[in-house]
Amino acid sequence: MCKELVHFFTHSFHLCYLLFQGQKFVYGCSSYTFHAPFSHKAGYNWQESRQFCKETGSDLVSIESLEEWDILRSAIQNMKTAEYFIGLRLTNEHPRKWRWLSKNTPMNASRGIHPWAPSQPSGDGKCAVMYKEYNKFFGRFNDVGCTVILRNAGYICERPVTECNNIEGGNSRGR
Ligand SMILES: [Ca+2]
Repeated sequence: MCKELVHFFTHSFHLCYLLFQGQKFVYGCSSYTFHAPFSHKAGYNWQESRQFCKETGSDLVSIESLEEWDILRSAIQNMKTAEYFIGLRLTNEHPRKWRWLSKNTPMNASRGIHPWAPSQPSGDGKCAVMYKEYNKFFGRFNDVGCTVILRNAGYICERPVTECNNIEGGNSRGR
């Protein structure tokens, strides 16, 4: 069963390989689950969110390609949550680097350059969130404290799936 997705950004996606099941979809070799903020609690922090992902055999999402970023930021435009904790953190090596959790892949964008939000990273934390929208920029990142509770933040978990969907035009995910 195929579902049409609006051509929100530069890429046109054939949604036959995106199997939406509520707040979850499978793309390439990964399954992504989108969690909204707690309504009955003050909120989550990055560390707690990561722990919640791990309890389900996943981890916070690692967004290692432009294609993956495009598809995730498109997907969250259909959801209510304003921002999500993602699996990007600043390491202690010298010089420090922003790296994804899954394979320690570095994320080398300069301050304010996509996927960072304008003026980010501002240096106020070693963990990251992805905004749904920020001043008309979609899916941009912000550095935040790893133990700071963000009332409006949900989180995105990613786990590998055994049966990868072949993507038209090739799978550049390389997982
Ligand atoms: Ca910041």
